[in-house]
Amino acid sequence: MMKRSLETTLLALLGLAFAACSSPAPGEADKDVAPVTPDVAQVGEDAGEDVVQAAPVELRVASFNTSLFRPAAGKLIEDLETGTDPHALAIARILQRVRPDVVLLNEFDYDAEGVAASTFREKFLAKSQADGLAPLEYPHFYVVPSNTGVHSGFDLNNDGQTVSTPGMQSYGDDAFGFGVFEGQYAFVIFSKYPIERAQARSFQKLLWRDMPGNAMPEGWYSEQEQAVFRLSSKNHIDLPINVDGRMLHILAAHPTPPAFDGAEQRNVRRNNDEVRLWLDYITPGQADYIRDDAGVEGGLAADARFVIVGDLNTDPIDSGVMGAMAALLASPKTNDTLPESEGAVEKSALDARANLQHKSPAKHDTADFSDATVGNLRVDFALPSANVEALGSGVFWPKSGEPGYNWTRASDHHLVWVDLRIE
Ligand SMILES: [Ca+2]
Ligand SMILES: [Ca+2]
Ligand SMILES: [Ca+2]
Ligand SMILES: [Ca+2]
Repeated sequence: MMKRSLETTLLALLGLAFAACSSPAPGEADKDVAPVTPDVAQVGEDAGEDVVQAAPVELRVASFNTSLFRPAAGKLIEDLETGTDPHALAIARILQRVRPDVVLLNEFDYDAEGVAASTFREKFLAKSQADGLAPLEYPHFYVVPSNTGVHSGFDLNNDGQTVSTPGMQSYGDDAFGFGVFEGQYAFVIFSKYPIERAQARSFQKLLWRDMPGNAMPEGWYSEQEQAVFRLSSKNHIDLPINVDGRMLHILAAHPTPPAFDGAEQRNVRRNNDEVRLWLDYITPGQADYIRDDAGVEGGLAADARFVIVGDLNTDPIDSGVMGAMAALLASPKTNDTLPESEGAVEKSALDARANLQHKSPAKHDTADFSDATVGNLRVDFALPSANVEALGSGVFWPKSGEPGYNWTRASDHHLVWVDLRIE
């Protein structure tokens, strides 16, 4: 009996693995995926219910570059309203599997009314998207305005023309952040806990030149351009979450890719300083120059709890040549839990090429990039402050054939989470 039952189980598992491997399109496989395993989910699920104000709370905070951007304004809403978009389905399945309590979704096109976010919530997250996956309820979300596709009025890429008509690559190149329409590649935060909207601070308009010792390239931006050029390629936002009476600051951003540069390396330099902005923000004595969009100056309170979330577009070891990312991880204010996955190890070996030159262990990779020159990198972070207890962390990157593997083809990035206990 025992043996037979084991064989049946094995056959069922093999069937699952086969189904996961054989389906070509993201979101169409894994309908019979196994229920969540305790090591990947459910932590914090019961926290917050029936607890008194002073009881510790466990919660999961995650960062996920979903690649849910579209080539034109309004297209993401159109796709989400179908309720069946395969890309959005795959993203929803990953979220329903990992079940973060607070999650940043990068590359999610912005609209001021939050129609895309609420549609994704109602039509995808609030419905079970595969057997064994429970619906996911987020009573709160916050859509973040972005510098992507905001016309600067200047020829920022110095190609001799100032392009003011949205829709073209050349328009994106002259915008404050690359985007062919306003809000492309923006981000949104979903939360099970209330968001203290009145206390949110954003740094969308902070000028790059106002950062002391900035790395702005010499001779690239004119005086007039420097007078308007914003540091944040999308936005940097400090969003306080009220975790049963205790504040947790979600510091969310998505610095520019350190690529598409000439010899001046303007994006490499901007990426570094966008990461450095958070380091300065959390470091007492380094934040005096920081002014938020409401005109309030200064950084985060020294005793504040925070989690830095985002696709920061730089690997502390294998791409962060200018050092801000490594400095942020090494800061006594942060606690680098070194999230890892087995899928990243498998994929790095399979991709080889540039990955063979990497010094950082492949298990920490979070993004699967082209392997001719870049390779797979650790660029996505859910980095908590050192004054919060971290219970665990990980990257949702299953090995080929494992449940959920096919969903992860929906984005070149993988979800990173950290589990926290807040006293
Ligand atoms: Ca120029
Ligand atoms: Ca131009
Ligand atoms: Ca790769
Ligand atoms: Ca790597």
